[in-house]
Amino acid sequence: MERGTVIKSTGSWYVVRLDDGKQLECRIRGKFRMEGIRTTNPVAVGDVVEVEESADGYVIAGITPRKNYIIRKSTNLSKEAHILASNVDQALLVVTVNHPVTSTVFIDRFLASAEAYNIPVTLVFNKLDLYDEEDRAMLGGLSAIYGKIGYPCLAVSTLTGENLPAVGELLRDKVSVLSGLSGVGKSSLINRIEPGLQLKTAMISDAHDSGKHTTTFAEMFPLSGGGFIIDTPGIRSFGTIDMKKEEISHYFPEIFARAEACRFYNCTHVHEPGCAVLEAVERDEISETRYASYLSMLEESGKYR
Ligand SMILES: Nc1nc2c(ncn2[C@@H]2O[C@H](COP(=O)(O)OP(=O)(O)OP(=O)(O)O)[C@@H](O)[C@H]2O)c(=O)[nH]1
Ligand SMILES: [Mg+2]
Ligand SMILES: [Zn+2]
Repeated sequence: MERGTVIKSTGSWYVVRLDDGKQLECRIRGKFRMEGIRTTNPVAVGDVVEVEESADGYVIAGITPRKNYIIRKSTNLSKEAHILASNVDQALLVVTVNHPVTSTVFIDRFLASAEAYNIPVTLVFNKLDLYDEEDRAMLGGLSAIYGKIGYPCLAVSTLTGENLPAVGELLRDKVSVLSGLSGVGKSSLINRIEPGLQLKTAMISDAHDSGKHTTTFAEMFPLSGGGFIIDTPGIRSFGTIDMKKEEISHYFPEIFARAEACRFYNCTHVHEPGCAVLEAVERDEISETRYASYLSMLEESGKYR
């Protein structure tokens, strides 16, 4: 029995890096199930696992309980969930104001999922070089909204290299997962930080202004400056799982902070009199788009649970 970390997961086989640095290709034995959740990948990149040698090769025989993980459903209706990565120190959500457009609902769902495990998130706005005046105004607005809540925002261009040293700093000595829509430049970003890797990247489609799902498997790479980075396949939408109606507001820090002042302790912040959250939205102290994301998650949890 040897211990190691899963550094690549294809769904049918896995690469495990042992503590001595040796890498093994492994399969899994039997079923690993998470309580109450069906997952498309029982073993995720970042998992600490026990590896055994068997007659037909190496097998993953056990998973150490995860410190945290980022999990999503492909659609809000789908029954199966997918673990993006586990045991991470932080997440970098790569977003683009344009080419392709990343919606605030997408951003907010990701942030709420990360909040559920207290995973710190930095928003990395990429493709700065492509932005026109309107895009830049949008970038300014979004950075202000998220910065105020406490999510650091960085605007970069992996093409020109602008602000990439700041990303390099952020990654040092940590395990970081990169996520975002397909085509926003996750793999391009990693290639700039760690040129030796030469990850595959591809132009986004002209017709749809959307990515082509170039990265197909999550994979963890060591950084020469210290730490590890996990590249993940781009996603189309972010369905959250496992959130009780009453819990959702806990994952919106600025809403949670206000809720204390609501008249009713069980206020849902939708229609109640004396709701401090609604007042804050009206006064523009809570952003309308954030509030809309909260409502959309609330509505779904009622409908589909
Ligand atoms: N102009 C410009 N293009 C960029 C920038 N960053 C990435 N791109 C381009 O965007 C396209 C998509 O980049 P990828 O790195 O493949 O995107 P990805 O997020 O890894 O996409 P998936 O693997 O499909 O999830 C490529 O053609 C990149 O060259 C940037 O800062 N500026
Ligand atoms: Mg990629
Ligand atoms: Zn309220």
